[in-house]
Amino acid sequence: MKKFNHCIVRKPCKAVCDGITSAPELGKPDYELALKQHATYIEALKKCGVDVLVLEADERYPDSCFVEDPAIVTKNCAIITNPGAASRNGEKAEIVDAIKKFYKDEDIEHIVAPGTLEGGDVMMVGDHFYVGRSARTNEEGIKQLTAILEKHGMTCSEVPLEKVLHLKTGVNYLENNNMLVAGEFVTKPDFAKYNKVEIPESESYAANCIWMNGTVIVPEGYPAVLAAVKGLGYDTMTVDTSEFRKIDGGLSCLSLRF
Ligand code: CIR
Repeated sequence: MKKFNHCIVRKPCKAVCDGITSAPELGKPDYELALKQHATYIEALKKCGVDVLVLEADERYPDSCFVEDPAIVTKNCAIITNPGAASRNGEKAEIVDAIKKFYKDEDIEHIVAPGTLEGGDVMMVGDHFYVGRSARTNEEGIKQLTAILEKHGMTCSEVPLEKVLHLKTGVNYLENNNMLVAGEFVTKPDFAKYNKVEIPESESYAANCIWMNGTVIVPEGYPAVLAAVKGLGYDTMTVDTSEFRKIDGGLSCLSLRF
């Protein structure tokens, strides 16, 4: 049975208020509330039986609390990505030391220019990884990721995105063959073989849930998704992520889980 033992997170910085957003109409994140929500998130992860390495806030990078994007962590290797958003690219150098605490040097790989790739575009299903071709992750980045995963005994397939920021913005795997799908992912043939749980448009943000050792963490305030996840038989926890949502961040973006 799959088990996560570790998580890495980074505290939001004050500049989180200036994170990249596709939804400025939601307003800017409230820093104090973001900190509280982040602390609650860490407690929820710990309750699921993992240790959590908390990295210090980094004011140089407004989006740096979204540690899922500069690295990919697998059972066989870790991959430092090359984020496609210019204001986030420097985050890749700042995550390396944390990754080195858990992986041997020979098991740490890198995506390099002209390849770009962000971890939010990468979804793990056992030894297979789906990677979204998005505005942040290009063809060359996917080619490099595929070669790295194959070298370490895993496989990869590409999913073109048309509408959302990252692959995991709209599709997330909950283990046991269960897949949450929203929007453009509902009809993608790539996911036909899974037990797909279709998320209504009004709750599409909550397609980004995380499976944590048998418990599924669901963002607070999405009753249809919570009921659907409970209906699958999972224990659930909810965490309010309202401040991160304002800058397109969800539950998965806030941690590396391995
Ligand atoms: C960004 O646009 O990069 C951040 N404001 C949000 C990143 C969300 N990360 C993720 O979905 N993995």
